[in-house]
Amino acid sequence: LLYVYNPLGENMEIIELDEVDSTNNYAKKHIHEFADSTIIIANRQTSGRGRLNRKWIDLGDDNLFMSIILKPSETFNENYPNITQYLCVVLCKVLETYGVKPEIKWPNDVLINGKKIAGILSETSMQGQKLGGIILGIGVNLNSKPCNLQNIPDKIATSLNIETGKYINIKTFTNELLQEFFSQYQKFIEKGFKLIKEDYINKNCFLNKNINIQVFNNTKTGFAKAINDKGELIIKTKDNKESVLTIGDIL
Ligand code: BT5
Repeated sequence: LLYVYNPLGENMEIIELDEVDSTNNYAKKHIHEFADSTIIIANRQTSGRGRLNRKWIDLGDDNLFMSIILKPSETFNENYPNITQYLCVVLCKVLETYGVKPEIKWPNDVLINGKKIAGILSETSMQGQKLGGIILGIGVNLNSKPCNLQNIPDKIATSLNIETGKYINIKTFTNELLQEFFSQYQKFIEKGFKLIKEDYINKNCFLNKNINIQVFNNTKTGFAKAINDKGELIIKTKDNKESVLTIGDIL
């Protein structure tokens, strides 16, 4: 443990670790000890996780690995799964202040110039029938050497310093991200995806295009027609049928 500080007032505690396997693992393990809005940040992450057992790769010094612990209620609410999309929109807003043009790839990838700059992983911790908490993990490539990007074998990635040509101060960026996140968080919990639908759609780079999308072991092909009020993707397949997708990876 490096230190704990409260940049946004007494309600929020930031726990900064030097090295951890995964900030999401750490948050999950200690979820009972942490209050709502506790933030876990690690300087190095040795086994970062993506969705479906995929890995999140540490690109070296001064990148962001963070988990936000949220305990909005004791029972599950239908708005909670959309929190990753909320964080996508928040992240785009902060990135825009750095002069870049981020785009969202449904459901929760953020890209700059078609290259992946961040990943979001939300997990829930149940305590019996009750919701123990939501662990909202985010990794953002802030400072990477161009050669380190080759450590990601299966995807074209980028980082904010490469896109802007400037070193990015991780503390400043993290505070901006958390401030933007908590500024609309309560409203989001009440209103859900509808609150961000317009922003989310405006930033989406795969709508109104023909796409291939992998859903578990199936690949579907279709026209990305719309995002509905629940944040789901509606595609129209060749036989003119509509499919509503809640998860998947646009290829
Ligand atoms: C994600 O999964 O993109 C979610 C990643 C969440 C990482 C954060 S870091 C803090 C917290 N603690 C954790 O352990 N995790 C969270 P997914 O959509 O499944 O994408 C994973 C894929 O992204 C990998 O298979 C690679 O292709 C690619 N990838 C891995 N590391 C990357 C990086 N640093 N930059 C860009 N792409 C990367």
